[in-house]
Amino acid sequence: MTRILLIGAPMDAGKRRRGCLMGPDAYRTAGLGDALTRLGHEAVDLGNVVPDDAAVAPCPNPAVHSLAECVGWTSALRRAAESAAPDGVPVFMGGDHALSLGSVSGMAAVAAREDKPLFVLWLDAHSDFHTPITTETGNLHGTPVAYVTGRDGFEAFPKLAARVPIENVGMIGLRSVDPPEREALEAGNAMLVDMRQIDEEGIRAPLAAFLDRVAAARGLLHVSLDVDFLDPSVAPAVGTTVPGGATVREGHLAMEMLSDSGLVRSLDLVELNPFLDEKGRTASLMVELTASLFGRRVFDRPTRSYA
Ligand code: 6HN
Ligand code: MN
Ligand code: MN
Ligand code: MN
Repeated sequence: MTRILLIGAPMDAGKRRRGCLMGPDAYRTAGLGDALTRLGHEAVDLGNVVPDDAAVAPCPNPAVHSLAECVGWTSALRRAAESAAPDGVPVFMGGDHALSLGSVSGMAAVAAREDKPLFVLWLDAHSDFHTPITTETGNLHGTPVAYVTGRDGFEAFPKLAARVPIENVGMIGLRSVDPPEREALEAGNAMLVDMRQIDEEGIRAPLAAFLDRVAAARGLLHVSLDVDFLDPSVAPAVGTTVPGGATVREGHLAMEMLSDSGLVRSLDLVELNPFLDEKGRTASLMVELTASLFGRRVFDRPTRSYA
């Protein structure tokens, strides 16, 4: 039994298209808490986080959208992560992906306090490795991995308590990486798994290798699941659809492996835009995937180790 803390993060400031603010209530309506309770867990809904008021200097990149709001969400969500994590597994119900500026920086502080390395698994079509300086769209949901790994350009944001080393980041599902992101990623050593690699080798091999590394380092693992990791034909409720994404089974296999690993310490569910959904099917699929991550199985089988 795990104590799971559901934290609503109705953040909509990380991009211009509106609707992700309805995400937390869509997860509640789709029965996320009940699905986890049926698996024998204790699921506690902590309600929604309220962003801090923040004042910021003008950003050198005039394209940047809602900087002050994003900074206010970051400090509030970071506190929420730090206060929840000692008490259970926080699940951040987004909200757009800019919420990870706060959830992941908070978990990095938690890991530092426990004197353990934090690893981050980014399941996404996108690498979200822009800085406020390199972003062309100005949408800060495209920046959280750059912030938590300590790239320059985030002076307006809270100073990191601890940086996530880029080699502790694994990205799976990539199929839309902008040129400045690609250049910066190629200078580092994150695990980068694009859809071609998944087509050729499946999702199991690279994920197993990543989980082995987390286990060997006795690390904490934060998982950030962007709806657009999945193919838009099965998960249409997202503003940044990119064709050629993960199938339903690839999604479940990843979640089942994460469950078997026993390494997941915190989770983001991001970018669900219920305004774009079809009869709740994307919200329901995200609930099913979360249930797999927390132990739902068709049949029990000897637990396979990925360590
Ligand atoms: N997401 N690279 C694009 C941009 O606007 O910078 C897309 C970002 C998508 C953000 O996946 O959360
Ligand atoms: Mn994303
Ligand atoms: Mn994405
Ligand atoms: Mn871009």
